[in-house]
Amino acid sequence: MAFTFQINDDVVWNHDEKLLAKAEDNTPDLIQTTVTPTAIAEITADEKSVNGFKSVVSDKNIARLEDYTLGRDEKIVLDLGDHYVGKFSVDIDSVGSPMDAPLYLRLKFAEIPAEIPAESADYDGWLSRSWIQEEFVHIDVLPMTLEMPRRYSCRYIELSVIDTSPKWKASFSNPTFVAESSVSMEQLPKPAIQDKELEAIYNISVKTLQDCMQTVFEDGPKRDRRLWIGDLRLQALANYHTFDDLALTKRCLYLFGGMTTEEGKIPANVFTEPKLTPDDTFLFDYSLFFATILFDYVEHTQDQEVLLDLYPAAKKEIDLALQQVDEQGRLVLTEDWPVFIDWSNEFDKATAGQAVMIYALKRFIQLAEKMNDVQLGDYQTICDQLESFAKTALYDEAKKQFVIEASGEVNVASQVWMVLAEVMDDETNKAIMETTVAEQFPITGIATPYMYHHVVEALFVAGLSDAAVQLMKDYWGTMIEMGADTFWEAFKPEEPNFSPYGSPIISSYCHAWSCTPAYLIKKYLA
Ligand code: RAM
Repeated sequence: MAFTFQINDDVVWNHDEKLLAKAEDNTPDLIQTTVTPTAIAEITADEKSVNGFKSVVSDKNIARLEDYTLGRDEKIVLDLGDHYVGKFSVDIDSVGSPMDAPLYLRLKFAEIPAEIPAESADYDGWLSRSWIQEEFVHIDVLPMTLEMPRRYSCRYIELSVIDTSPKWKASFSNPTFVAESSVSMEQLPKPAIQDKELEAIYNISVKTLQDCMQTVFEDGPKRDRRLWIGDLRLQALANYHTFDDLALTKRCLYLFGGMTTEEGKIPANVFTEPKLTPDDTFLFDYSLFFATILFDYVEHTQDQEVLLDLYPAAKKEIDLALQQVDEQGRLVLTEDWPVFIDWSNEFDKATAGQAVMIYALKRFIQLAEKMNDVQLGDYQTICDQLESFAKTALYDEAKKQFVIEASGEVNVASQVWMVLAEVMDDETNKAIMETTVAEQFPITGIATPYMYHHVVEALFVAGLSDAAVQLMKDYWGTMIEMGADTFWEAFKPEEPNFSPYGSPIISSYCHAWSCTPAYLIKKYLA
């Protein structure tokens, strides 16, 4: 069961205006910071760097930018010194004879060096090429200040003159980037992390989170620039341990709670412009996470009002999901409501899906207790059935591993989610993860920091802290070695150029679900 575009245009949506008004009340004012480039960059081939290119500081001096005039086919790359999200402007003048033709300019905004030399025309992946951060501009009269109207997510900005005329050249000065986020690094408590590698991983994690915190928790400020519930769950956890911006988390919870299908399904993502709109995309595990995000929020804040407002949506969603559990306690997944788990399609996700159901239901039951729900006992009964099915039909005692019922397949995701769902006792969980480390590490076939996060957390839950720390260092540390300023959407160590979209140029290199070391370090190691 793979995840591709879903078109479900026959869905009937409920818009709960009371809940949506609360979402809007919690919209943050963005904090703006003016950033100027720190250097002119040369992008050079380097096989050890992400997608084969790195940036080195040029001999050209950024303070003399206006002297490096550009004519036909000449270009220059500005380096902001770090990754930012915001808007760009630059002053442009003509130098030489009178301006006898328009300036034709291409601007490219890149999160990683490899995006600069990549030819957009070569892209033929399945996501829209409109995501490539590239603009073509004609300017008839100079001098002028070019103020780009769109928001970009980048560290590098290439100014590439397609043409001037033989009589004059373009001169650029005063490049300015106004960065935006709902939070500031100044509100971040500085944790004392002794281990230098972990400290570097922590710092890049919080930078990743900060750049994704806009008027919603975006998944990636380059792409998809929207609120996905799977990403939200992890961002909210990282946020509680770092910036602790509760209004933004509350806003996002109300957005999902306020836009559900008639039967109670929670969409996988929502749009907020031009008006609040749910996407007609549904992922089984993502829908379930509404209840777990609410649980985490209530645990963290004890906010009764939010619980009272959003419990009905969580309950309706859980009830709908439970309709897919058969009388033996087996979760039966369907094509129209697939589980996501990871971008990889190389492994069977059925057992992991069963575990996510148990994980979410256990948290929902704790909310039901707080609400004195009369159906509490029914939820407990079905949870027991789901667990008992997992223990008897999905667990192989001899192998100390969970399997796929139909094929006997053993994969990492099944172990990890069953451990996170705490289906077995502590001792068995430890044995499961020890076996996983012994037999399945180094991991292959997993494509996202999202899934690696869950592997690390399962190791901590199973009491294998050393292995958890090692995996964090191996995985997120390797991204740093390959040049990460912020952590990426997809990374498969055994296939570093992998992209779920057919080309790495469309991938996001500042992606929310990769920010979780900040949470893992603070929760399990502080
Ligand atoms: C992509 C985004 C997003 C993720 C979904 C499933 O579109 O990367 O972060 O949640 O897939």
